[in-house]
Amino acid sequence: MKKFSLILIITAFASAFAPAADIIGIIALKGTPPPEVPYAPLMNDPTCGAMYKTAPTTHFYAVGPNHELADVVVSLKGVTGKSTGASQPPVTLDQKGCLYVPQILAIQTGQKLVVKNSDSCIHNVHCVPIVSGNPESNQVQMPGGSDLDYTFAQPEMFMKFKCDVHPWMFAWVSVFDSPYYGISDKDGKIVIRNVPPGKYTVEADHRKLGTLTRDVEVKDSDVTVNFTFEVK
Ligand SMILES: [Cu+2]
Repeated sequence: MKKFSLILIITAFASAFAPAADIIGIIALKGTPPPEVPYAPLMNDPTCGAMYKTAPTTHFYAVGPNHELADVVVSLKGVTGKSTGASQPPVTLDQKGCLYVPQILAIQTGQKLVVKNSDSCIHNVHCVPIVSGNPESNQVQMPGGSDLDYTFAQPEMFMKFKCDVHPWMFAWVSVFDSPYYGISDKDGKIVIRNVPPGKYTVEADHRKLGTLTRDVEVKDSDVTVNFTFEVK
């Protein structure tokens, strides 16, 4: 028993000091994106419409004042079989104001996704994976109802969650078989943490603008990788 504990401590110590570095960067958007579309049908729904003075809009292109682009999913292409999802805290997808919040999110295989209903109306959470091994499911969630839990076994980009009561509601959940991914924030910043040394292709995916890739080599210090998407 003592020997076993010692091995555990040595292993933990060694992994804490194993070389690893972060991949960091900024995502930018060149060009003017098409205007966002108001959710007009939302305003016609008595419960949902009462929560807004003017219709909320899509936010496909979350662009900041200096062209920084949020909601881009970055990951290490082709890195699989490295999931730590089962030991990670759950990720929450809320239904609030008759919208999914956030609309772009990412989890690991085996990591729990918790769907909440913060609204005073019924939602119907319908997840529609396209990768075999990730089950479709369709569940009613009452106001104040229990959270719904999901886990997925297979990697999948932009898995669709929709609401069968409110046809404008969508969320896009990307599932990775490794911890090496991130989503650009409102400042366009990306971070992929603790990447072991090696040569990788970093992939940046935007729901409307497609995919960009860039090769990097990670050694023992942080590596900067910037991406610029372009509106064609
Ligand atoms: Cu709904």
